[in-house]
Amino acid sequence: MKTPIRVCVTGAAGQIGYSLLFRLASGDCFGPNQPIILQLLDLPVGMKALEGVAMELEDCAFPLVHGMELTDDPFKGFNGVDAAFLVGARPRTKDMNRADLLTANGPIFTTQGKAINDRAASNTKILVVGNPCNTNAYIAMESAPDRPKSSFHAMTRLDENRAKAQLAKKLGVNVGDISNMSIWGNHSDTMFPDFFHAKVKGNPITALLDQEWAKGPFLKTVATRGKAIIEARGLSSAASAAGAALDHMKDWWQGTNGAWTSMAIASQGEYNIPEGLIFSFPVTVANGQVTVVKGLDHNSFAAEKIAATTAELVSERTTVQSILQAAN
Ligand code: NAX
Repeated sequence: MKTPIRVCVTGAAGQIGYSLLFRLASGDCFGPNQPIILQLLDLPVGMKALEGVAMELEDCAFPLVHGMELTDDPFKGFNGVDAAFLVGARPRTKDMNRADLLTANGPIFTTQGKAINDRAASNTKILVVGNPCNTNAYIAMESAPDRPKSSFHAMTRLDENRAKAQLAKKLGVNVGDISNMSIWGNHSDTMFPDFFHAKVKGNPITALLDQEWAKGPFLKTVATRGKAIIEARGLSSAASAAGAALDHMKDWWQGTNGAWTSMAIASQGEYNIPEGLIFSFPVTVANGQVTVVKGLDHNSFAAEKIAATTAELVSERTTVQSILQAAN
């Protein structure tokens, strides 16, 4: 058995937390030989529910769980953490637009960024799931100046998984037959699921795919899948979101063996995306090192989509500048 690692989950009393924690504890993310100490963070109002979740985790008798700490203090929650899932965020209410949501989430992610800066382990991996996740990750990253920007990611894996599932269904193949399906940009309606570079059983998908369907209904279904689930279930995606968070962190931790996946990471200027934006690219991962897939050509349709999602992220970054200046 290896030395236990410390893993923080914020919003641990929420519905994504309830799906995520049990799979984390069973070894689905860090592997069957990697013990973990769970550091569960929620708001004071969530602590009682969190105690119930912790009781259930105990009752599962997971051999890999070598400890559990419950807290409402980010400086305790992020203490020594090797990996963290930042799931807790201020939910959007009916009266809020996207800018209001960004502003409401600012203080959460400046505080958590500072706590990560001061307390996390040196090589920590931070995955932001709470929305608007790209810009929340940007805020946390900017609030942690002693940490490399590469420590902060945001999650677009659920969008990738949704896209793969729709393509597989359309072509009558298994979802595992679809590869190189990547998401570009923001986790929002402007994201671009790049089907042009996707493959089916290792061959280019474009030869088999009805392009009009792909440009229209396919993109719309992926972009609005979250809303469709809320309409059907009365609640937002939880198990699929948790599954995607585990997929993302597992790939970051264990590598992708040359396969592509989508991760929203700090741009270093690849594909002319402004430096520092937390932007989703197709990437490969080896030894914890994330590398953007290079040399992809974009036709005018794709270039327009990528420009639109870039513009949205630039505008979100502008919206949160005053929050960052006030906090740091
Ligand atoms: P819930 O409302 O069920 O749970 C959120 C939990 O976070 C609550 O227990 C709450 O007390 C806690 N919380 C709020 N502020 C906190 C803070 N400052 N520190 C610690 N805990 C805090 O929401 P849930 O369905 O679990 O969704 C969580 C977040 O994931 C939302 O922001 C949601 O929009 C986002 N999602 C992101 C997805 C993605 O693909 N990136 C997809 C799924 C999901 O919509």
